[in-house]
Amino acid sequence: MTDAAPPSQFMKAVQDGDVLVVTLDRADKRNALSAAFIEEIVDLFEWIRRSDAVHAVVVRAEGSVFCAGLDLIEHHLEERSATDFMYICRRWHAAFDAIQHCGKPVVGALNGAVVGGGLELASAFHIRVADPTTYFALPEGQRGIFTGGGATVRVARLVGEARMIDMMLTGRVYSGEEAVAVGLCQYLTQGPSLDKALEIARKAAQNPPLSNFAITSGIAHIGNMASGDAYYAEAFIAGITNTQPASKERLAAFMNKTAAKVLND
Ligand code: 1HE
Repeated sequence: MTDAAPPSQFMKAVQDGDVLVVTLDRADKRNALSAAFIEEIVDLFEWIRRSDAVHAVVVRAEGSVFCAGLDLIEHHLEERSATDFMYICRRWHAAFDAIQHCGKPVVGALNGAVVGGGLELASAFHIRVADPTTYFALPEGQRGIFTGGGATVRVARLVGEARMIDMMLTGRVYSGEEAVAVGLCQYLTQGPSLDKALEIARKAAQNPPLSNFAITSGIAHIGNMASGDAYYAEAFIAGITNTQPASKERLAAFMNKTAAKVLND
């Protein structure tokens, strides 16, 4: 499918070779996620899933803050009922599932605050790259609210339950090497995170699409299974992925000594 990305008020999407660079574009509100913004994420990542041109995605943000989370002012003014907000949360789940399971590697080029729902968004990416300004927090406790965009699953998996509870109860902020050490991000750059994120995305884009689909979706699904089912699912995915034509070509190249070796250089 080669049609254009869906129109968006809150994001820009620009193709750069195999990589689609998505920019969160609501800097005046620190990229806070309104209900309409969330719907645009669903639409864009459903499109990315179907696009033949997009082999990897980088998500970056306009302005000094990657994402300030839930649009607190919209939430306050809407005076939502519990049922209304449950529905909002289900749309957040749909949006971040659409990211995680779009089948293409999604790399976050982070900067500034990645907080609350902003961290829920970032935790749906497959790889997170932080710069020296980046910091992570879950201020929900201080705001008198609770996570609703998948953090109880994704952030807890990244950092562990005890650390997440501490972040939510105390508002603890992580940045720099400590954020890498606890698993909130995998890379920390000296300069802009975008350069590193692009380098990673371009590299991942060279893998066969089926391998990238299996890696970005399979591991998370398998993590939800009992071990017997997990081994079965792993074998099933490997059965399909490891016998695809693209893997045969790459294995033949290895046998013919034309493929790159795995070296520590
Ligand atoms: C917002 C939001 C927002 C900024 N909703 N409008 N998230 C939070 O608790 C984080 C709330 N935000 C902040 O703590 C700060 O704004 C920041 C540290 C992120 C950035 O500070 P700063 O000094 O750069 O910006 P600012 O002056 O605070 O805000 C600039 C504008 O963005 C201002 O609007 P303006 O019209 O007065 O100019 C702010 O109101 C607006 N803004 N953040 C709405 N979050 C599914 S459940 C998820 C639960 C959560 O996400 S809880 C965490 C919520």
